[in-house]
Amino acid sequence: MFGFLGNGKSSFINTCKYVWDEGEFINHTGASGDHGGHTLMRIAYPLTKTITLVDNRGCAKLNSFETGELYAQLANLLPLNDQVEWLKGSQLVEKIKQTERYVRASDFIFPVLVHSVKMSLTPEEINIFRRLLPNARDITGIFPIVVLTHKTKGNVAEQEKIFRNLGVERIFSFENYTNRDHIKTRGRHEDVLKFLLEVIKDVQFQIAQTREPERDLLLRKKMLYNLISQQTEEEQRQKLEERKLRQKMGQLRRPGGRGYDNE
Ligand SMILES: Nc1nc2c(ncn2[C@@H]2O[C@H](COP(=O)(O)OP(=O)(O)OP(=O)(O)O)[C@@H](O)[C@H]2O)c(=O)[nH]1
Ligand SMILES: [Mg+2]
Repeated sequence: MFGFLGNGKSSFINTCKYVWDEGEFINHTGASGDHGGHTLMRIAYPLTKTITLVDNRGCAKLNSFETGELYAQLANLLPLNDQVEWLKGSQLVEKIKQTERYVRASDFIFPVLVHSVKMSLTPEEINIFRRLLPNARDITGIFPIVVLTHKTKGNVAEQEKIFRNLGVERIFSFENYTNRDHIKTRGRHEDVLKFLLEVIKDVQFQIAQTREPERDLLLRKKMLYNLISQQTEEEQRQKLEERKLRQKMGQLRRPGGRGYDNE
C-alpha cells in the first residue's frame, strides 16, 4: 500500500483481513485518527499462504524524499517490518546495500495506491501521480491498482475520472470496515474479494512470463539508481535556479540597483 497520510491504508488492510479471516473485526494495523501519521513502519500482515498485505507509512507530500524510498520498496530492495525513514540519494543507496540480504528476490510486489475520496487532489498532486504511477509500473511490471476509501464521503466519480485520466485501469472504491462500523455487508465483502481476485490474476499473468528473480532484482536496482540520480540532478537544477532568482531579486531591490521599471 502507498498513499498520502490518513487516507485509509491501515484500515484497508483491516478490511481485507476481516473479509478473509471471517472472525471478529480486529484492528490489526492500529488504524486510527483523522489526520494521519500514525503508521511509521512498513509492516507485513499475512493474509493467505502466498499473499501478504503490507502497510506503509503515509506520505505527506510525495516529494523526492518520499518517492525515492517508495520506489526502493516497490523494487523489493528494502526489507519488510522496518522503519520507513524517507531517505534519499546516497543515504538511500547506503540503506539498500546494508539491508539487501534480507529481501527475497522471488517476491512479487503489487503496487496499491490508497486514496480517500474525502481528499480532493490539487493540480500539483495530480502531476506527482502522473510521474509516480508509470514509474511504479516500470519498477514492478504492474500498473498500480487504485483503492478509493471513504466512498460515501465524497465524489467517487470525480476521483475515478482523475485517476482514469492518469492511465489507471483498475479502480476499486470501498467504505472500509472500521472500529466504529464493521457491520458485515455483502457489497463490501464482495468488493474486497473482487479486489483480491484482480491481484491474483495479475500475479498469475506475471508468473506465466519467464522469470529470473536474481537477474530481475539487479535490473530493478539499476532502474532505481537511475531514478535516484535523476531526482538528485533535478533538485540540484532547481536549487541553482532558485539561487539565481534570489540573486536577481536582490539586485533589483538594492538601492541604486536596476529597478523593476527598468526591466
Ligand atoms: N468512514 C470511513 N472511515 C475510514 C475509512 N478508511 C479509514 N477510515 C478512518 O480514517 C482514519 C484514518 O485511517 P487509517 O487507516 O489509519 O489511515 P492511514 O492511511 O493508515 O493513515 P496513516 O498511517 O496514519 O498515514 C481512521 O480513523 C479510520 O477509522 C473509510 O473507508 N470509511
Ligand atoms: Mg496507517
